[in-house]
Amino acid sequence: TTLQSLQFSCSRILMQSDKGRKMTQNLVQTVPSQVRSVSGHPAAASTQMEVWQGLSAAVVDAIADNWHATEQKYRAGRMEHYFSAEFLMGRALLNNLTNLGLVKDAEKAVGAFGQNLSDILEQEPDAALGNGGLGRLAACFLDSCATLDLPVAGYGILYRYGLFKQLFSDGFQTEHPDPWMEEGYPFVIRREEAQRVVRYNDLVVRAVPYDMPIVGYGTKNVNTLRLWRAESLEEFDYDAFNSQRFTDAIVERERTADISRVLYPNDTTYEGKVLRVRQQYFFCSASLQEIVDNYVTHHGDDLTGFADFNSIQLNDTHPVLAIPELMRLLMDEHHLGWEDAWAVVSKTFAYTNHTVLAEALETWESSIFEQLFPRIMEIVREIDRRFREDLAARGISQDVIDYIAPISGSSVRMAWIACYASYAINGVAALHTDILKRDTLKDWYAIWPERFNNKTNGVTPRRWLRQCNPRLSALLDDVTGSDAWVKDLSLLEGYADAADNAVLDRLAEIKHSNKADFAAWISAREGVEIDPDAIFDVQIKRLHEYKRQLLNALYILDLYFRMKEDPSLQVPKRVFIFGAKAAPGYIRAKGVIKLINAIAELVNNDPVISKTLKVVFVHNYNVSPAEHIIPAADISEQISMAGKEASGTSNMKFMMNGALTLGTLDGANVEILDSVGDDNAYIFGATEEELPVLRETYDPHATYETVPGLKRVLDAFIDGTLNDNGFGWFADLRRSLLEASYEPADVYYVLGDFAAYRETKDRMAADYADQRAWQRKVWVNITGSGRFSSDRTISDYAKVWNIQPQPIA
Ligand code: NBG
Repeated sequence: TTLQSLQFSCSRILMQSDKGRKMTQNLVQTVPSQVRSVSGHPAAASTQMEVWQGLSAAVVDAIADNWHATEQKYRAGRMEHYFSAEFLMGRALLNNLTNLGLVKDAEKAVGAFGQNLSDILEQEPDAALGNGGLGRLAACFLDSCATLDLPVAGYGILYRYGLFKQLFSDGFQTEHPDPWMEEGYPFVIRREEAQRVVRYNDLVVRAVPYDMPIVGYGTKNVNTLRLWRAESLEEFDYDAFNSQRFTDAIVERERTADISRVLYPNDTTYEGKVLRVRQQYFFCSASLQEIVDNYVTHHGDDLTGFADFNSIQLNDTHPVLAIPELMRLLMDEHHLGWEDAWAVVSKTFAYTNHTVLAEALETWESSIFEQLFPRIMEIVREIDRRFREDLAARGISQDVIDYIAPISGSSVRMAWIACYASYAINGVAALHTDILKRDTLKDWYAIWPERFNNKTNGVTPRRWLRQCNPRLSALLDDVTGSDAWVKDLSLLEGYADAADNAVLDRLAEIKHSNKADFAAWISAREGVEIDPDAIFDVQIKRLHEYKRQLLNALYILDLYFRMKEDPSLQVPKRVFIFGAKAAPGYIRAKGVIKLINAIAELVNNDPVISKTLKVVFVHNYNVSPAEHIIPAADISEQISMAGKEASGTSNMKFMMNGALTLGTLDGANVEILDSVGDDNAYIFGATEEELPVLRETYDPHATYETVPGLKRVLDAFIDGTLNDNGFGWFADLRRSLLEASYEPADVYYVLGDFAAYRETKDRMAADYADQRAWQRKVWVNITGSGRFSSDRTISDYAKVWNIQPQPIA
C-alpha cells in the first residue's frame, strides 16, 4: 500500500502542467550542485532528505534576484504589513514549483540522478505555525498578495515547535512535539543584519528575522514573510560559566528561547498568559522597529507622515500590542507629542475580528503588563483616560463607556484597544460582520459605523485547486481553453452552463480517480480500506463543540442502529471521514474524538455493516493531509450552530473541488448558497434568527424522548455499547446535551437540529445515485467558487489598504 500511495503521489505530480509558466533557468543544471553542497556527496549518493534540501535551495537560488528586486521596490513605496501570530503555511516546495512553473524541470532534475520527485516532496515537514482557519487564511492571503503583485509583507514568529503532532492511543488523542525545522529548512533565510533588540522590564532579547519567500503564480514578484526568532543578547553569560555556575549561564538563554519556542495550541483561548503576552509583544515590537526604521531611511525622520506609507492589518487581537508599541516608538524614540503620535496610529491600523465566541476576545491582567513593560502599561492607561474623555464629550453614557473602555478594573481588553485605534474593522463573512455590528461590537458600530466593513474570506486556488487537484485543473484548462482561471477564478462563472454530458462524465471520472488515490493514501496512513465507489462524506476542522462534530457522530451511530434494526434498509455505501485536533486542555473536545474513534471501531468491525459504512478518523490533520482529502470529497460537512462559525474556509476549498455542502446557514455557507442556489447545496437546521425564539421553549430532554432514534443513540453512550475506558467522558457528553442542572443543556442545539440534519443527509445520499444530476450540481459549485478565491478577498482589502500592484520590471 505504501507503494500504491507513492505511485499515486507520483501520478499527481506528473499531471502538473507548466504551460507558459516557466520563469527561470533550468533546474537540471543547478540542482545537482546544490544537492552536493548540502550532502557533501555526489547527488546520486545523497539521501532523499538531502535531495529535498538541495532542490529547495535551487528554488531559492532561482528566485533570489526577483526576491531582492521586489523587496527594493516595495520598501520605497506604500506598504501593507500583515501582523499575525499564526501562519499555517504547510509545505513550500511543490507550491513554489507550481507557482514558478518548474514542476517538470524539477522532475527531470532529480530524475537525472535516479530520484523520484514525489518521494522527494514527501520529505518536507509541514510548517504548522498556526492552529486552523485563522492561520491558514493568513497563508492564503500571502499567496494572493504575491500573485497580485501587491506590496504586502507578513510578520510573525518563527516557532521552533509548530502545532502539536496528534496521535491516537486507544482512540484517545495524545499530543507530541512538532520540531518541524530541526533538520534544516531552506525556505527561511536568516537575516543577521536586520536583527532588533526587544526590551522587557525583566529581560532584553535579540529578535533575529528569518525571511520566507512567497512566490506568486505567473509573476516575477516574490513577497516576504518575516518570522522573528528570539535569541539572547549574548550566547551565554561567560562570567557565570567561568565561575562554574553553568546552570545560571544557561537559564537566561532558555528563558529567551522560550519566547519563540512553541505555538499555543488553542483556537480560541490562551493559557500560559505571561509567555503568551511576551510572544505577542516580541514580534510586534521587532516588526514595528523595522517598519519605522525603513520609513526613516526612505522618507526622513519626520514621522508624522508614517501612515502615508504604512498600514498594518491586525489578524485578530493577538498583535494588538502593536498599537501602544507604535505610540511608544513615535513618542519616546522619535519625539512626537501624544496628539501627533495618536494621529499617526489611528491612520495605521486595521483590525480583523475572527470570532464571536466571547471567550476569544483577549483580556490580560494589567499586572502582566506592569511586570513585562511598565511603559506600555502607562501608554495603555493614557489611551484609556483619553478614550473616556473622548466618549464622554460625544455624549456616550457612562455604562457604555465603562463597558467598552480599554481598561476595566484590572484587565486590559485587547479587542477594545483595537476597535478604538483602528481606521477599519472587519468581520470575515457577511453574516459574521452583521453579527459584529448588531451584537458583539454594537457599541462601537453606533459610534463609528464608517469603520466597519465586511471581507468575506477566501482561499488560494493555487494550492487548493491547481496544486492539489491536477486532474480537475486539467479539465478546467480544457473547458476554458487556458489556465487563466488560476489567476482569475471568477472566469469560471462564464462556464456554468458549459457542462455537456462529456464534461459531466469526466467530472465523475476525475472524482473517482481522486477517491481511488485517497483510498490508497488512507490505507497506507491509517490502515483502513475504503471503497472509492462509496460516498466520501468529510468533516475536517478543529474540534470544537460549536462545530458540532458530535451531531455528525450521532447521525452515524443512528444509521448504524437503523441498519441493525432493519437489514433490508437501502443505504448507499458511505465513508465518513474526520480530521480534527482538540486543544490539549479541552476535555469535552477530546471526548468527542474518543467517541468518534469508538464508533469507528464498532462500525468498521461489524462484518455486515462495514460492507456499507466505514468511519475513518485521519490522525494529525494538517495542511498536507487536507490536500489529499479535499479533492476526494463528495460531501462537505459545514454543520456549526448558526451564528457561531465566523466564516469557515474549508467550505470554500471543498466547493472548489466539487464537493457539495451539507450545512447550516452559518458563516460563509450563506454566501456559498447564494452563489450556487438552493438546488445545489443541502441546507438544514435552525437559523441564527430563529434560534433565540426556539430556545425559549427548547427542551432537549423532550427532544431526546420524542425524536425517533435519539434515545437509542444517546443511551449507547452509557450502556456499554461504546467504551471510553472508564473515563466517564461519554457520560459527560450525554449530560452536556440533556441535563440543565449540569449547565444550560445542549448549548449548541445538537439535539434540536438532529432531525433536520438526518433528513437532509439521508436525502443527499439518495441523490448521489443519480450521477448525472449530482455532477451537474458539482459543476455549478466549481464554476461558482470564483468569489471565494482569496484573490477576490485581497483585492477588497487592497482598497481599504490603499495599495496598488507593484510588478517588478
Ligand atoms: C476562525 C473562525 C473561522 C474563520 C477563520 C478565518 C479563529 C479565532 N477564528 O470561522 O473560527 O474561517 O477564523 O477567518 O480561529
